[in-house]
Amino acid sequence: MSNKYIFPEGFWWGSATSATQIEGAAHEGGKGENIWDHWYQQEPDRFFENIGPETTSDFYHRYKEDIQLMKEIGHNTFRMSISWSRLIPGGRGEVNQQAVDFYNHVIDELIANDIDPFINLFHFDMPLELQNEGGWESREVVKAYQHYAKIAFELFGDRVKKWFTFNEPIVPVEGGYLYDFHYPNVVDGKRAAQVAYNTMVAHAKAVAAFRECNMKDGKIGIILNLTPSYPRSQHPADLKASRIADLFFNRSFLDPAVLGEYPEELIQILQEYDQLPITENGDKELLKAGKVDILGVNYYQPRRVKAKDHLPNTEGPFMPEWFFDLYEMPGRKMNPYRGWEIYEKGIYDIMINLKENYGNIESFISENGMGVQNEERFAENGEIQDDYRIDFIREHLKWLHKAIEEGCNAKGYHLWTFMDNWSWMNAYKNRYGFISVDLHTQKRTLKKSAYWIKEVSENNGF
Ligand code: BGP
Repeated sequence: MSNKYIFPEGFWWGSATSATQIEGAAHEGGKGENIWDHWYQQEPDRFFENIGPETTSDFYHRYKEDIQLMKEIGHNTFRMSISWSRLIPGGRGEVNQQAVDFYNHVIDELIANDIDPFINLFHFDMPLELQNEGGWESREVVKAYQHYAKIAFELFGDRVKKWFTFNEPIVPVEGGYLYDFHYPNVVDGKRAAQVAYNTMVAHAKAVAAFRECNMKDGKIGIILNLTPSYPRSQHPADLKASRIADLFFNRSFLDPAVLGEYPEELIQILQEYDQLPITENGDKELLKAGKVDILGVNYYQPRRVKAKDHLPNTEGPFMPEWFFDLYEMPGRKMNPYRGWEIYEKGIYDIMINLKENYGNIESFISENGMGVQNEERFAENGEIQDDYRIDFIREHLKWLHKAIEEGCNAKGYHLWTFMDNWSWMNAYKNRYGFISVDLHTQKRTLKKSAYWIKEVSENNGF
């Protein structure tokens, strides 16, 4: 690799956030309840240090100050999400004017500061009333989502040019229907498959609504967390295990989103184990037409896969893990503060895969980041000396740069995340921001990495 890393002109430098994780004001401004508000009230003990989503980083009140900080550290783009239950408190029906005003102010403020807003419509935050109707298991909820998407395009599409239907749509499937870390805490493979499928139908319906709006210069995409799957060896059993993990965790959303259809091998496995979701006439055509213009890639860590030592125990609910085991690769590099493997080349492998197998779709890194517990320990004179984060970003950027040099269509890099924020069940456990936030006073302080990214963005590289 070269020792100078200059990115293509107009490269997107920025960071990603989500409504529930930064806005706070959970019971203010006419917002309705979503599943996080509800679950936290039901079971506060399941949240790290019993901290819920009421206040988070208080972006709802402090967005002006925050946007100034974005500008100060060189952002030219910023990803946020709209809270569905803020915009339409019941999930369907009346639009909340206070929410319209809020999002208008944020969007206008971003644009006035030369920061292009990227807007995502759904980041894990189902309105409670719709969850009570079955959430993504219900086709009526899918319809409500399409309506919500259309309203958002109409309200903000004159200024917002990059739209995303979902962030990491597999996570609510895993958390809510397989592994019990999201509401409604169901463990049921077949229902999980239905939720995954209906989410893609909802995606395709939102794409259809977007196309109808005929938005000049507008693009619609989806944001997927891709975890490249690496087999332990070239032994056929390991290769197969790795291929199946890839089918479940990457291609289950990547293929329909970019190619407009599900991988045949995935359908066969689900069929064999009687896990296929219920479909409706016309779905195939709808999914075909729902191909995205742009793909956001969230990349945190790889998946190290080996064949199972024993035949799967197929009693109990269907699980992807029936078909493979994970293992800890000897000598792997770890983020010691979060417990995730760091494998920078993964970002390159993802991009090459998109180039070779997915038509070199326009893409960008929509999340990548390093979570750190008790990050205060790295503070000097109040400023967090996060050299580990600088290294982390720099090494990933080198591989992204190499991919671009080899013709990959990657347009930008967004860190997860702008400022320390509330992370679902993990609440404030792992800090990820360029900017630290004091939980009690809400004071924002730039970390060392914020000064570093400012320089990188200004030089369009390093
Ligand atoms: C991503 C999500 C983010 C964020 C991040 C950090 O998968 O899109 O919403 O929460 O993970 O997660 P954690 O705090 O569990 O380390």
